[in-house]
Amino acid sequence: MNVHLYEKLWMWASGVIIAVFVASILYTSTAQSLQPPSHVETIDPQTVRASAEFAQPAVVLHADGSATVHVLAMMFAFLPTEIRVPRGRPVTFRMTSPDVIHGFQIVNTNGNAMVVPGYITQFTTQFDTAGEYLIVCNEYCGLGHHGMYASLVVVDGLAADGGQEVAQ
Ligand SMILES: [Cu+2]
Repeated sequence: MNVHLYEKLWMWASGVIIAVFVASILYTSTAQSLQPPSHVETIDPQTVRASAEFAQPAVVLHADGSATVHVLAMMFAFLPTEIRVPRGRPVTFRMTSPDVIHGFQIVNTNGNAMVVPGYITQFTTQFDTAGEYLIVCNEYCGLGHHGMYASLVVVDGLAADGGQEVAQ
């Protein structure tokens, strides 16, 4: 069978692109620990604003030094708008949306998840470098999408006896 030279080149190019895609999935899932969440928990989006967990979303510090961050992602803001967490300790994010799908990306970290109405998105990570990180919505959610951001402040020595954070 005679295959034209350009056709061969494009076949090889397609093969190389697929190989690059598969390799990048393997690399990010193993070397960078970027994995889809395995946690499935539902919540009624109609009553999220009145729920015990998300009516006043805030950071809760635990006695062992870890923290749980409750976040409400909505058009067009994150609550709380400033999230303060301890450095070098496990931080669990629990998030939901009362309206549409949003993204929750902590820039320059591996914290990145989709926030879907009807579900609680949860992931646990740790921040080893103190400082301020930008949180952005990376799922287009409407006309105010570009203004949907918050900040994460990673600090040393944040302990449970320092008091709980309150929602902004
Ligand atoms: Cu959004």
